[in-house]
Amino acid sequence: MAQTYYITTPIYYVNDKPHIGHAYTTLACDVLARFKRLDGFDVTFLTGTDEHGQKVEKAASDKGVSPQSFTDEVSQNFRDLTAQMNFSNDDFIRTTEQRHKLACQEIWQRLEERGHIRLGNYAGWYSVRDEAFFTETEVVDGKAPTGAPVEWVEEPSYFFNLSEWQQPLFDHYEANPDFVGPESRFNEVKSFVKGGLRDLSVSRASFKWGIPVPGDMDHVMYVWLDALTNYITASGWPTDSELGDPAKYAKLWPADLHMVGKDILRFHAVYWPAFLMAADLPLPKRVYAHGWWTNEGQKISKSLGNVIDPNALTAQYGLDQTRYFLMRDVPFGNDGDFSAAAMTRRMNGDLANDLGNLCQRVLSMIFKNCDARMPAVPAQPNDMDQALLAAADDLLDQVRELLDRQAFNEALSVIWQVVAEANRYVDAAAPWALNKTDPVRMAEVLAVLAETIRQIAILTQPVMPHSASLILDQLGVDNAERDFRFISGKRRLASGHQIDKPSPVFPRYLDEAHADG
Ligand code: ME8
Repeated sequence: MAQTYYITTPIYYVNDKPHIGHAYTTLACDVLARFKRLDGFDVTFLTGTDEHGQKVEKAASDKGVSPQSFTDEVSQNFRDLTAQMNFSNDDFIRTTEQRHKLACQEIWQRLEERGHIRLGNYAGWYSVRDEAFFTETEVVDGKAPTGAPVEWVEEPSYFFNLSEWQQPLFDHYEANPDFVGPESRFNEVKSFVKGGLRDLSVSRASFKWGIPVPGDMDHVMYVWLDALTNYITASGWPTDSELGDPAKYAKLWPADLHMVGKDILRFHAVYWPAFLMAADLPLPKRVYAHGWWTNEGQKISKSLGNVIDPNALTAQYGLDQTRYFLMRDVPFGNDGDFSAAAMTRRMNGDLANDLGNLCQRVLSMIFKNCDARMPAVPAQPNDMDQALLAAADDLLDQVRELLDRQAFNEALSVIWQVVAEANRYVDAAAPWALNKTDPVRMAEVLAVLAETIRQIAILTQPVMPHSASLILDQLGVDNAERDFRFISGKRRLASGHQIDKPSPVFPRYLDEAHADG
């Protein structure tokens, strides 16, 4: 039976339209989901929307509509984004769905039955923008450490005994050194926990837009307890409820990876595992916190009016080009800056010049000089051929290892080293010159190149699904032979078939201001 892989994005607040940051996180998950599918895994990829809480309630009332109709509308924008970005999610969860309400109430009951929840009073600061509580010492000049405004809240509240989970959390971190990535962020999590944990308010009594606390209609659950539970809801839990699915749960839980932005790591690496331990449920295997995008050096914010709309970006540069840029330009985990110049450089350099020209030159020569028939990879390749084929054959192991630690940009970088090697090989072997002097050798050279391009195209499918499939179509690779069982020297490109006249897959971006790429 295939190994399973369950990967999740954060569920996004529906207070606003999706922007590039949301698209980025989901894209990273999409690339991993596609990679794992090609690598033979049975993948479940979840995304969705976080629809309760004060922030969403306020956004709805500002628009003068009910929270339900507001969330219906904005959630649909996020669902549309998945299609627009060619995301391959298997499920899309909304926290207003019945399956999720049942899961939240079950988790609450388990926490309560085990004595981890008590009724008390909360008096302290709350930031609606962050949907988070802050202590007196954290609030400086009336602002949370995130810069968000805070308000003073005093109300009856249920508390989760987070303070008692410090040692169990620490033990878990010690026993699972890959629990959080990147390592620097894991260290921040550990020092936060080391600093001591305070019990956490897990209900609100001053508004209604949330999941009711079982047995106490005056309270709704704190939106983060509600939101985090989505990951286990979508796995078919609770298995004995009318909407549960025991087989699915057995297959999916615990999740393999929760991908998040660095802003919400604490919720995923501290609160969520504490809730799960307290509810006697298994913990996710890994949480990865990526960095933050800025726009031309500035923080992205609605008030600055510089929010990047993913649709505008893909309309301007192309979908696969945008996907490639986001995964390639910035070491995953670090913060990144979007700039038109960097985007144009990648598009014209890596894509149009390096990979695009390679494909176009090789396929055109096969079309013109080999009678449009795919030549055969030599049975006895010479040293030069062998070096290039070996470099291509080695890629899968390297890329797999890099993606298992979410090093997307390094994975693309090792693939592009082989693109560069193939370009050097073309120049050195000069097949255009061989056409007259040694057509047999010319055909061998072109076949070695076509085989290298085939492997590169198969490996870039997760990042650029459409463009990679165009290249594979042009090479005449059967649809059923595009997964990782067919690379790394296990198979070679078939020969003898007719190919069509190739057309360029990666256009250059012509922009006067940035045409130097
Ligand atoms: O926090 N750069 O939802 P949210 C990179 N509902 N990533 C960014 C980004 C940027 N400038 N801006 C946003 C929530 N993101 C909660 C999550 S999960 C149980 C509940 C991405 O709509 C990044 O992944 O505010 C960040 O963590 C997420 O959007 C926050 O989305």
